[in-house]
Amino acid sequence: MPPGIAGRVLAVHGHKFLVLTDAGECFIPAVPRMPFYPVTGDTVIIEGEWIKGIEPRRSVVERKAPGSATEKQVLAANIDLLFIVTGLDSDFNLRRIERYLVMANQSGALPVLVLTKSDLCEASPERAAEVQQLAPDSPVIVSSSLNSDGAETIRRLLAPDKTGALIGSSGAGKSTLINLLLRDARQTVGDVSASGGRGRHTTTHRQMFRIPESGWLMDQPGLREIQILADEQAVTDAFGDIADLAARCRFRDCRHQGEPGCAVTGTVDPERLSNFQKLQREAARAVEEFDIAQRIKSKQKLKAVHKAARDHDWD
Ligand SMILES: Nc1nc2c(ncn2[C@@H]2O[C@H](COP(=O)(O)OP(=O)(O)O)[C@@H](O)[C@H]2O)c(=O)[nH]1
Ligand SMILES: [Mg+2]
Ligand SMILES: [Zn+2]
Repeated sequence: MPPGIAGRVLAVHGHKFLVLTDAGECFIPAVPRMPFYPVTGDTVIIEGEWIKGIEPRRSVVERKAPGSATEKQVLAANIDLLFIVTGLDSDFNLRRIERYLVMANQSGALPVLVLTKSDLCEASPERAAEVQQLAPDSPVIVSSSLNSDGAETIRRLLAPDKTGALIGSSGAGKSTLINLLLRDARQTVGDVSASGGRGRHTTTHRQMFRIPESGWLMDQPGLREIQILADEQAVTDAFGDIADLAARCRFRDCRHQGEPGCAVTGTVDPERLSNFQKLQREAARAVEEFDIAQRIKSKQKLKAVHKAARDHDWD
């Protein structure tokens, strides 16, 4: 039997997959009854007219399927950089960013924080500093559709051949970023309705775009619900400050709920602490209900990305 040819899944349309091979792009189905089906970002093996297999994934971005206690939804595979996109308008929410950071930690992709719509916010530097505190090793990119500075940082981070995915609420400005990067208006951008700065759902597919002089970037519809599928370690890793302080609590099993000698309560922002505890409970439940694999995460790599985002060398 001839060995198959490899291709990258650029988009999923029902039961057909848009795959890029050396021969170009084509829509192709997967053989029935695969153990699981490809997602955007997967490298697949094609034999004849069919996708026959999926290469092992180096990262998996997934969440609990909305409205289901037992199903997972894989959002993307083989993502190097997960761009957590938040608008500097009414979308701005530190607790949601913390949740996305847990998702990134679990995925094996490195998180990058993108704050959009800086033209609508007088306090962008202060907001950026707050977000930087949540993820000291991750780049924080401030962007606006009125100029392409933020988008250019993304272009450099993905060069020459990395894969990124944008993730965030509907209306956060993800498709606008893609258009800035494509120097073209390929992705439809939503109108913001009067109600609370929310955009309409205009991006209906997960799709990867080849970014000029850069790598690949996946756009996707906004997520309404982000129930994490992560273990407790992924949560602890996303809250490094709490983990460091907890080492100084009097009791080793301190739950930071008013125990004497607690080094966390009173030091950490109470909303952050309560979100940490909520995410820990969610992770404990997820570990019971799902088969969760611990993935590799490299702080070293994250620091390198951070540095690359800061060192502006435009020549
Ligand atoms: N003022 C301003 N509006 C923006 C910016 N980025 C996006 N928008 C608007 O926000 C709305 C939603 O943008 P869109 O890119 O579709 O968001 P998506 O749902 O995350 O893809 C659109 O009306 C955009 O024009 C920005 O930087 N500044
Ligand atoms: Mg969109
Ligand atoms: Zn404690």
